[in-house]
Amino acid sequence: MADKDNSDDDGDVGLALKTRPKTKRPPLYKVLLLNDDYTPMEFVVLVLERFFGISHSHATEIMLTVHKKGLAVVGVFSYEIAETKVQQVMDFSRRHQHPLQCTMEKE
Ligand code: TYC
Repeated sequence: MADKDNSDDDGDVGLALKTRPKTKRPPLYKVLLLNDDYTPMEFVVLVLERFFGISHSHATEIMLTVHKKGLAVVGVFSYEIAETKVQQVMDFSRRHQHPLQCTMEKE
């Protein structure tokens, strides 16, 4: 007679277990670096190391991809983190008077 009232011990009722909980993951955003003709290559590598925690050799590869292809994704983040990275790169570049552009785009 442990189950005579058609309930178990998990604190909810049978019907609720049959509906899938709606746990939509938050959208992710790609952070993109754009090529230009003026920003020094070493500065772009420094940006990738400093703000994205990327190693010197990988940063050099990404920088060269941007240089050749025009742009590259440097990381994928939640909205707030992506927004912060873009701001940090833009602020740092402006302070050093480089025209480097960094943007974000929903994945
Ligand atoms: N094209 C730049 C140069 O030749 C280098 C560069 C690479 C600039 C990547 C921006 O996102 C960039 N000095």
